Amino acid sequence: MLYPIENETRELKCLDGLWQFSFDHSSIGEKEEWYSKKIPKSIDMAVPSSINELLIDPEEESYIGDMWYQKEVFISKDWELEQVHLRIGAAAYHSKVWINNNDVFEHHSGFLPLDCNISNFIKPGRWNTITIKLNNELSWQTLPPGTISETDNKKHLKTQHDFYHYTGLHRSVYLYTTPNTFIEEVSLNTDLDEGKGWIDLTLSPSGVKTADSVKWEIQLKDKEGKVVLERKFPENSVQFHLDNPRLWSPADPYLYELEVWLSSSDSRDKYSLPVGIRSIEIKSGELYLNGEKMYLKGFGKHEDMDIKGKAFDDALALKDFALMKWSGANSFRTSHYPYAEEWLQMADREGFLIIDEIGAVGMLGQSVPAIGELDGVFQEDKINDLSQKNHMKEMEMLIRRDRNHPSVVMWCVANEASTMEEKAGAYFEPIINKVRELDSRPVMNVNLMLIEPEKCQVSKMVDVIGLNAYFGWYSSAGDLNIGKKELIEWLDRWKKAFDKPLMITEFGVDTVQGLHKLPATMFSEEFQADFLKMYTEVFDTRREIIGEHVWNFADFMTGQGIVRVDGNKKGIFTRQRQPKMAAYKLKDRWRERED
Ligand code: BDP
Repeated sequence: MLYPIENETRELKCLDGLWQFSFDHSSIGEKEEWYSKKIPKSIDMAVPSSINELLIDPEEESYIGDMWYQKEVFISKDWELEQVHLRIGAAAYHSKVWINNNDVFEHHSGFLPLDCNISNFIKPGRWNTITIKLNNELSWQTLPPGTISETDNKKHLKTQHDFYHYTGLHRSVYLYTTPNTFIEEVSLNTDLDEGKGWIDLTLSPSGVKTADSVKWEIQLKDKEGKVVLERKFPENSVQFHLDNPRLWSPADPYLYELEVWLSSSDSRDKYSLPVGIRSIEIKSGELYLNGEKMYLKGFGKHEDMDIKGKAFDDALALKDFALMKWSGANSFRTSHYPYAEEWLQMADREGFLIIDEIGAVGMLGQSVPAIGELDGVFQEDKINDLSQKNHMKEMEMLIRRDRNHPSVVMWCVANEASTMEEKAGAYFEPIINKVRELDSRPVMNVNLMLIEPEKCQVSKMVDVIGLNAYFGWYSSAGDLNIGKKELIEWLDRWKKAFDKPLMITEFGVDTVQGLHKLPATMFSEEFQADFLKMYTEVFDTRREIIGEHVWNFADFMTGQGIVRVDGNKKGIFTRQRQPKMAAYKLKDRWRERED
C-alpha cells in the first residue's frame, strides 16, 4: 500500500479543504440515493478534521450513526488515458464511496487508508461528484470494540478505551494517477551481515496484460543524489547488498532514496521512496539496533489536539517531534491505533524508533473497576471469530502500509486485552503467526496491570512483553512506598513466568499543571515527578527491561466520566504542549543515558 506521490509518471491532486456534510439520523441516505444529488441540509465541514471539535450542539458533537460527505471535483481531460485512484488517509470508522452515482468501495478501518481505483467511474474533462457515507458505530467485531444502545431515537456508544471517540475524515484525501501498468507495491526489508547492508525487495506490478512481460529497474541514490547501486531484472523480487553502507539510527537517521521503474510494452511507471538501512533484533533478552544494544526512552502518545481532534496536522507533528527530541526521547508507541503515515515519515527523518500498534484496545469486560475481576470477552457473543478475522486483516493492512519505514521496530498486536482468559491464546495465536509470516520485526503485546503473569495466555507467543504499570496510582493510590513494593513484586513475577524482555509501555499519573504540593500528593506536579523517579530507579536495577515509555506525552481528550476532568491529564506536556515539572526531570535523565 504505497503512499501517494507525484513525479514524471504520476500526478497528485489533494482534495483537502471544505466539503459538504450532512447528518443522516434515520439512515435513509442510501435508500433516498443521496449520492445521486446534493446531500440534504448540508453544512461546510473541514477535511481533514474531527467533526466533534467543530460542532457546538451537544447532540451533534456526540453523534453516533451515519453521516455524509460530498465534494465536486474537476478531473482533467488529460487523465483519460491514465489509471485514477482515490486515497483517503483515514475515515473513522466505516466508509462507503460513490463516484458520480456509482457505488465504488467499502472500507472498515478507522485508522488505515482506503485506496481504490476509480478509473471506470470518472468523467475526465468534467466536474465529478465524490460522495462518502461515514458511520462511527463500533461493535465487538471492530477495532477498537464498543457497543451501541439506543434511547429516544438517539444512539449511544459505550467503549472500554480511554480516549475520545473522534469521528470524521481524519487524514488527507487525494486523487492520484498512474500509467495503465503500474507499481502497486514495493516491499523492502534491510539487514546487516559482516559490514554489508542487505536489501530484500519484493515488487508487485498491476495492470499487466497477459502475454506482456515487465522489466524492473532500480537505482539507489545517496543523499547527494549519487547512484550507489543499479540493477535491471525481470523477476518481482531481488536481493542485493551494499558494502559499508551508511546505517540508519536515531543518532544518524541517514536515508538513501530508492527509485523503482517498471516498464511494460506500452508504459513506464516510477515510484521513489526513502530507505534506511538498519537491522533490528532481540538477542539474549535485549534489543539490538545495528548490532548495538538499545534502550527505548520515550512516550505512549495519542493523535489528539483541541480543534483538530484526531486530524493529522503537519505543524502539530513537527512540534511534537521537537519536544520529544528536547526531552531526550528516542522512541514512541502509536498507542492505541495506527497513526497517519506522515508520523512515520517524520520519524524516519528525525531518527525515532516506533512501536507500531493496531487499534485493538479495550478487549476487556465492560465494567472493569480499577482493581477487581475482569468480565470474560473472548466468547461467541463478544470477541469472536469475526473479530479475529478483522483483527488479522487490519494487522495485515498495517504491515503492508508501514513495513518500509526504518523507524518501525516492533509490531504491537493489542493493548490491555483480557489475556488471562483461556480462549485468549487461541484468539491471538493465528494473528501473531500472520504477523511473523508477513514481517521479521519483533512482536509485542501490552498487558494491563491486573494481568497475573502466570495466567497470561499470550506472552509465551511474543518476543517482547509490554507492561502498563500504575502501582501507587490505580492501586495504593498516593503511596509510592507500597506502590514500589507492588511494582517490584509484579516485575519479579513476569521475569519468573517468561524470562523475556520487558518493555514498560505505560507508567504515569494524572497531573494538573500548576498544582504544587509539599509534601507531594496526587495530581500535583511534584507527585508526577516523584512517581516517575521511583519507577525509573526500579527500572535501572533490572536488566530485563529494554525500555521505558511514559504515559503520556501530552494530556488528551477522553469521553466524559467521573475519573476524568476535561480528559486524561497524565501528559508530561499539557494538551497545548507546555511542559510540566516532570518534563525537565525526564530530560535530565534521558539526555544523560547514551543508549
Ligand atoms: C491504561 C490504558 C490507557 C489509559 C491509561 C490511564 O492503556 O489507554 O489512558 O491506562 O488510565 O490502562 O491513564
